[in-house]
Amino acid sequence: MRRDLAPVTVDRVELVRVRLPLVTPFRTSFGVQTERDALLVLVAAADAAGWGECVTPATPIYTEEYTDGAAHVLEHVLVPALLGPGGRLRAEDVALRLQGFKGHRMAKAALESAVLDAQLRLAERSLADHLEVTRDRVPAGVSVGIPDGGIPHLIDLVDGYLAAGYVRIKAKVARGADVAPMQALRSRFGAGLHLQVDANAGYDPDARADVAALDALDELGLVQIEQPFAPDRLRAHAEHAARWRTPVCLDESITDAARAVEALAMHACRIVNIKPGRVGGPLEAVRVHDACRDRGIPVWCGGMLETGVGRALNVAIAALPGFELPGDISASDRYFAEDVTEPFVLVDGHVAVPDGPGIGRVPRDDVLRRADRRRIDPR
Ligand code: OSB
Ligand code: MG
Repeated sequence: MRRDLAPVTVDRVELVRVRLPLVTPFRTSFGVQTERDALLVLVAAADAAGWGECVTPATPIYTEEYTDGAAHVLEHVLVPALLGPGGRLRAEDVALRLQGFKGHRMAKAALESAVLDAQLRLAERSLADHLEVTRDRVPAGVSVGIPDGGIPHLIDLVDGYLAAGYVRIKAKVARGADVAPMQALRSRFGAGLHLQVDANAGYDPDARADVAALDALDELGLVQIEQPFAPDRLRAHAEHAARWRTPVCLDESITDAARAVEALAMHACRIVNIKPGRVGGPLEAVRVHDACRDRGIPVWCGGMLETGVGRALNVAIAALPGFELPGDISASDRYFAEDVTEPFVLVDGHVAVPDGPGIGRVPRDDVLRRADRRRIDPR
């Protein structure tokens, strides 16, 4: 990244759990979610403190990671390994020191984000400045779950989001809830609606009915179809992508910059969804961005129903120049009645990039008072 930052001297790490009800239940091909059990990481240094969010869902539905598992590996493996050698830490050291431990990218990402935030606060520099972003606001898209009330409910939801100013609609699709609802959105809102779908790996490339549904979606002028097949089926994505007009975007498949380069070389996708948590941290997220930009591939920033802590990181990253498409970056009130930080708000279809030190947001004191906090000291 762009300019060197001084390391911080980390004394302890705290895991902070807060439960937030979602304003709208979020149904995807893997089930319904009604609250977010957020796991925040506080890195307390002698000279500064920093926050990160572990974006794991409560159960291993999206990838193998889940919140209780992440909290466990953080407390018993990752944080002790990070605090063990003592001394001063930079964000770059986190992945290096933890590279012997496989996977757990979202847990590692939370730690790396928190260390980076602490370093930036010490330097009194914003993440946006540090990344040398090219925008002070990012266009806001919205990810719409599969509504319980069927097509009429979906139309109402989309109508509301468009009225609020969202510039792009991403609809979750699943077997049996795909072609008809998307046709209904097209007939209600017209060909001008920026509409894309996310299948969350719910389709089987070898099943005829699944491929027929995806082929029918391909007729609807969608901006992209996200992750139709399982994460490891890069070849299957490439084969079907070659037949479809609609660009394929990969989310779950892209676990780091090297995988992104492989997927692009195979023509498995034409668009990449970047989530700092999924790729192991903000530093790798920037490397995925840079690799895609070098190859002329547009990227956008995905979301994991983050609180304001994770959202602050996403918004800054999404202000990098390769983020040419609106992401799943919505205002706080699309998710929660009350966010854990000062809320992100929608202004003219955009969310402002924080310009305060670090990620530019911290959890509010009243939230911290009611949170479940677990302190991990160096051994
Ligand atoms: O696939 O993008 C996804 C939420 C949880 C897990 C996976 C995904 C999502 C979303 C949410 O689509 C998008 C958002 O945070 O607004
Ligand atoms: Mg997705």
